[in-house]
Amino acid sequence: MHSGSQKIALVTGITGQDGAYLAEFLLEKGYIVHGIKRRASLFNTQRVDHLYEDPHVENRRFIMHYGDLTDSTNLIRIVQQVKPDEIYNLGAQSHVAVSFQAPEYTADADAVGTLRLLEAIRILGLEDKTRFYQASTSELYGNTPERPITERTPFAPRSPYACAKLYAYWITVNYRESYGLFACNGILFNHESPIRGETFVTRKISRAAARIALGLQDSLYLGNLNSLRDWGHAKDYVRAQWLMLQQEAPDDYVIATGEQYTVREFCRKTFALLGIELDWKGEGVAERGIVAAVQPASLLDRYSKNFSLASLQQGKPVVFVDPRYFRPSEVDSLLGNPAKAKAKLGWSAEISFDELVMDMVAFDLQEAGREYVCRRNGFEVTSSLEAHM
Ligand code: NDP
Ligand code: GDR
Repeated sequence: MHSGSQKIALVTGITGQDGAYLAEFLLEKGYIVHGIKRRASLFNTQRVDHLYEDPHVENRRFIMHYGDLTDSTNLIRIVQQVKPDEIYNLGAQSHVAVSFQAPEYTADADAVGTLRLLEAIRILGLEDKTRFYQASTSELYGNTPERPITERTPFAPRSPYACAKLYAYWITVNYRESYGLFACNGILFNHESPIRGETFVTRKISRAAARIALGLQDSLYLGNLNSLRDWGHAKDYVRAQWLMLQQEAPDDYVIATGEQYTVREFCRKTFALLGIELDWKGEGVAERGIVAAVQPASLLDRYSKNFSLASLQQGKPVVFVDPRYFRPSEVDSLLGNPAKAKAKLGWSAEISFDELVMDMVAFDLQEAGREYVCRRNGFEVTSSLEAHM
C-alpha cells in the first residue's frame, strides 16, 4: 500500500517536454505521478520511457492512462480514479504556427480542454482537495509595447493558439473566483531543452547545426530571424510550476529570465559551439548565414576525434530564410519580468542562456554522431527531417 502522506499528481501532456521534466521532478519529491497520454499508432513515450514502471510492479509511482483533452467523460473517469492532490494541465496543441492551420482543434484541446478538467474537479466534488496548475503563456501578450512584461500587462493575443490559451487563462481565474478552487496560471515565457520538440525554432537550429557540422545535412531554412525571445531552460520552469501549487493562496505568475535574444543570435551561438563562425549577408528573404571560418571545437573533440568539419568550405551558405516559416501574424519580441515569482515563490532561473544552448547542442551532436557512425559503417539510417514549422 502507498502511504497516505504521499502526494498524488495528475499531469496532462506527460509525453511532452515539460511533462517529462515535471514527472521526473515530482517523482524525486516522492509523489505518485499519473500521466495522461494519447493513443498513437507508434510509440510516443520516448521522453518518459526512463521513468516507466511495469504494471506488474507493486506500489508503482509512475502510472499512465490513455486519454485526451477533447474527451470529457474520459477526463472525469481518470480524475475520479486518481483523486489527485494536484493537477498540472500541460497538455495542448502547443505549436503557434500549427494553430493557424488547425485553429478549431487548438481551441478544443487548449481552451475547452482546460474547462473540461476544471469541470471534472467540480463535478467530482474535489474543489477542496485538488489544486490546479494551468500552462499559460507569454503568447497571451502578443505584440504589447510594454517591456518588460509583468502580470499586469494587458493581453493582446495574435494567433489561434494564443486566443485559445487566453480562454484557458480566464476560465482558470473564473473557477478560482467562483468556486474557491486553488487554481494558478503560470505565464511561462519560452523554455527549451534537449527534449524540446524538433519543430520549435531552438531545437530546429541545434539539431540542424549538429547535422550540418557532421556533413549529414547541407542547409537550414528558417523564418523570422529578427524575432526576439526570452528563452529559459525547461528544467528551471517546471520547478516554478510546482512552487505555485505549494503556496498558501493561489495566484498567477510570470516566469521568465529577463533576457532576450534574436533567432539569429541563437543560430550564431549554436554554430559557434561547433566551431563554425557564421557571417550574415543580405537582407530580408535574401539574408544568408555564411560560413566565415571553421575552427577546432572542443565539443566536437569531446565526442570523437573522427568528426571533422572538412566538408564545410569558407563562404558556403548554410542558413537561409524561407517565407513559408513566416506566420500570418507574428509576435516580434517577448521579454518577461519575473520579479513577482522571485519575491513570492523564491524562484529565479538558474540555468543561463549559454548553458541552455550548450546543453541542446551537446545533445544534438550526440544524436547526429550516432547517425554519422552508423552511416560510416554501412548501416542504413533514416532520420526524420520534417521540420515544416
Ligand atoms: P509539448 O508540445 O512538448 O507537449 C504537449 C503535450 O500535450 C504532449 O504530451 C502532447 O501529446 C499533449 N497533447 C497534445 N494534444 C493533446 C490532447 N488533445 N489531449 C491530451 N494531450 C495532448 O509542449 P511543452 O511541454 O513545451 O509545453 C507544455 C505546456 O506549456 C503546453 O500547454 C504549452 O502550450 C505550454 N507552454 C509552453 C511553453 C514553452 O516554451 N515550452 C511556454 C508557455 C506555455 P503528444 O506527445 O501525444 O503529442
Ligand atoms: P513560439 O516558439 O512561437 O514562441 O511558441 P517557436 O520556437 O515556434 O518560435 C519562436 C520564434 O522563432 C521564429 N522562427 C521560427 N519558428 C519556428 N518554429 N520555425 C522556424 O523555422 C522559425 N524561424 C523563425 C518564430 O516566428 C517565432 O517568432 C513557443 C511554444 O512553446 C508555445 O507553446 C509557447 O506558449 C510559447 O513558446 C511561449
